[in-house]
Amino acid sequence: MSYIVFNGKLSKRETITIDIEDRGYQFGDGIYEVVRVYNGRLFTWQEHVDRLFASAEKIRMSIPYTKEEMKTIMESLIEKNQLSEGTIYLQLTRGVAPRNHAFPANDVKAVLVAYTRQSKRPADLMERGVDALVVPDKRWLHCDIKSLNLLGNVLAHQEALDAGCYEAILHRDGIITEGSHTNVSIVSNGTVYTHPANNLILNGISRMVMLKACESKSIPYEEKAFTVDDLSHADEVFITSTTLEITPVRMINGQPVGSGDRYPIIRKLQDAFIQEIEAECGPLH
Ligand code: DCS
Repeated sequence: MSYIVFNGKLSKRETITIDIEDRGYQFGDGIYEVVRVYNGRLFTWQEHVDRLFASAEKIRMSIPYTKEEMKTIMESLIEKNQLSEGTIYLQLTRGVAPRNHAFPANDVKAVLVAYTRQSKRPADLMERGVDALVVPDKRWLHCDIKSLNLLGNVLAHQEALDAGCYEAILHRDGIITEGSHTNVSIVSNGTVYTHPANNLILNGISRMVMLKACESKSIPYEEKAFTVDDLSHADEVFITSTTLEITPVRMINGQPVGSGDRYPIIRKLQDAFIQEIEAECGPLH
């Protein structure tokens, strides 16, 4: 795992230095993606790169690579590090320039960094479920942008960890938005509900795969916001993300969810999720 991508080129990690006036470092002025790799192959790359370019457009940043070039770069990184199972983290910042809030001159190029991390699918968590704590969503109003600014997410997540939980579920005025680093859905009377993909949440790629799974398993779903009260009365609750796929939530604020550790709808969705992975990346072991 010793190679990283820096400015579009593969380099040994220890040979790279980051400029202290990189705008990502000073302002969090940049965007990122975390992409899952199974069997050495990128999963849902197209969706991730589309979201990356959409984020760039929303912050008026131009990406000095085409989507095809980005894919070639990421595939060469996987190959160089011989990554079979894990993730690629990639980020683009608005570049290096003397500190000033104003955008830098046009000749300042965005800085691309990417690296790999080996990791297995979290089988235990996906089987048993995780505990969550509901906390206020104090973030800005552009949560659809996958921005490097994650302070609101970091503080919420730490609050959950300090309470002995795995994830923070965020609410804005009593409406559940998403998790600190996941999307949140509930099952109520056989229907899956998840917050609509607007400016208040990140439109998770795993959320999209999950909605496709609802279709393939003929499970009704609605992209409709639900309340903290709905959450506490749900039959099943689950979170989705690139690393957690579909993971059940077992307890919320110390109270068990639904009727215990049976997750009938979640299990069907997990099966369909695996089918999606295998269709794109080959059989899982
Ligand atoms: N919501 C937030 C706030 C996230 O940070 C993430 C992913 C998601 C939802 C789920 O999106 P994906 O399904 O596209 O992963 N967070 C990434 C992260 O920062 N680490 O791993 C995943």
